[in-house]
Amino acid sequence: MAKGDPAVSSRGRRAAPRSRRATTGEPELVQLLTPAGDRIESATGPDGTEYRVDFTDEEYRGLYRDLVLVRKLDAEATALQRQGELGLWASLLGQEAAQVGSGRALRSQDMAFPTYREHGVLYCRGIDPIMPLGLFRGVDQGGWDPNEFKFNMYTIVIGAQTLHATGYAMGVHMDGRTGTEDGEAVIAYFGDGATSQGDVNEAFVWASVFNAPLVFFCQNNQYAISEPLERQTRVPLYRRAGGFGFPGVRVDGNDVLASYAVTRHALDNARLGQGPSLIEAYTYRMGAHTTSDDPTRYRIASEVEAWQAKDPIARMKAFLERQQLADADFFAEVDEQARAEAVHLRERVLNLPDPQPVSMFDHVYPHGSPELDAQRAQFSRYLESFEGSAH
Ligand SMILES: Cc1ncc(C[n+]2csc(CCOP(=O)(O)OP(=O)(O)O)c2C)c(N)n1
Ligand SMILES: [Mg+2]
Repeated sequence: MAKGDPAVSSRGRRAAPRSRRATTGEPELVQLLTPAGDRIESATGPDGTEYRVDFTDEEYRGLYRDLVLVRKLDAEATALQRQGELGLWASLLGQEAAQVGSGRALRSQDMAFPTYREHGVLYCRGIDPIMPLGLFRGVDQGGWDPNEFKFNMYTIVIGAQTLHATGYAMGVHMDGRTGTEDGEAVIAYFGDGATSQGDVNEAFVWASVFNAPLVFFCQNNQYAISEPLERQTRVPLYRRAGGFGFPGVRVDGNDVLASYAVTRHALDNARLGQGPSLIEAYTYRMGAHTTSDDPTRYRIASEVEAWQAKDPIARMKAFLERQQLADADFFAEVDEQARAEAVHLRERVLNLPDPQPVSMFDHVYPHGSPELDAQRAQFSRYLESFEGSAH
């Protein structure tokens, strides 16, 4: 974290001794689009890699559309929770660029392992955005097919999915599905707080020594619930990769172009058989940790305002306007599409059927088991014992 960064200096906690401060100097960000919306032609990573993107006008507009849609659907989910229609929601507000940039960098054959906040990546994988809402409404288990969409189930156990991803990626490598330009790569999403978990560090070791085709994508949104980054690390997170023997890079996670560029590069290296790497997407969680959290208890308004000035959508809009790649009609049309999709999502959520109690036995094993069948029968008899039972 940068010296003088409001995320460090404005917090009321006792500061660590200066000589042991986590990070000094400016954050070493790969950036291709400034907060003001100015394009940077190319940016050099810590290992000398030069990052650039070459999108068509249509593709630039497409990225903007993704960002707006993802934010709107997320806001609708937060509203649904507030109205009692969902049990919980973990908003991605502020992290749209990191997710859309990395999500669009995935090729169709690549496999992704998300946390519980990757609604933007889920959207980029072509999964119906109602899927996680069923999970958080408590009416299903979030039932998309990971194999069909190459997007694993949401994982709430912090860091666990990095081990699942490592095992999966080792399998990809052992099956010989790496080493060519159309090889398969794997990406594991996790947060800054997860880097303190044993699971994540074990995943780093195994991925490294087995040369797994895996991109560790850490969204550093500055907090693990109420715990700020300085409680997780004394060095910038991306530099930890060096100790495990693979490259690390820090990207401006509020810059969709740079997030795309570094992820595409890391995935391509992985698919070619060059092993894992770590991307630290430096971003900010603009909202609460989840709808159960009140961030005003542990961070101050000026910090949030400082990050609002780095908003991922505003800078993309400024860029499109300045380059005359989009006009007022385009922006109005995107807003209208987002509004309509949010309304459609809401209607469908409200109409999700409640599950039958016995359905909890359905997906335990692919082909059932005698013991489970007995339990199901016993539970059915129990339900039927109630007067007027429909079961
Ligand atoms: C193993 C485990 N420990 C604790 C928790 C409780 N918990 C839920 S979210 C969270 C913080 C995670 O922070 P971070 O990794 O930065 O991800 P973010 O929520 O900021 O995206 C914690 C500690 C958990 N879900 N799993
Ligand atoms: Mg975090």
